[in-house]
Amino acid sequence: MAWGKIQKALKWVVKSKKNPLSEEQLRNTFMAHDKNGDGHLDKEELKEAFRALGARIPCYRAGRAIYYSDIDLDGTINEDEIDHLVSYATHYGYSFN
Ligand SMILES: [Ca+2]
Ligand SMILES: [Ca+2]
Repeated sequence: MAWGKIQKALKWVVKSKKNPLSEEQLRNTFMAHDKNGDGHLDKEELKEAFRALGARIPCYRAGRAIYYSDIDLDGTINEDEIDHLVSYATHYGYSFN
């Protein structure tokens, strides 16, 4: 097993111990903010999602989240990219404890 994979696995164990349901809930929360139902989260939709999660500056947080998660650089977060978005949000302490 590659070291990177082991690190990833360990990270997951630590995270899941701390908060087993939160990643799934975060994902659901983000997807629930896809208001126009196109399967992508644009900046406005993300802003609302972060507002719902209690971000103090949702606009800033949404911008940073897109910068971090938007792998194909189309300016929105699709279903593949939402994993990155969830890990970003988890990293910054957005969770359902
Ligand atoms: Ca959308
Ligand atoms: Ca994208």
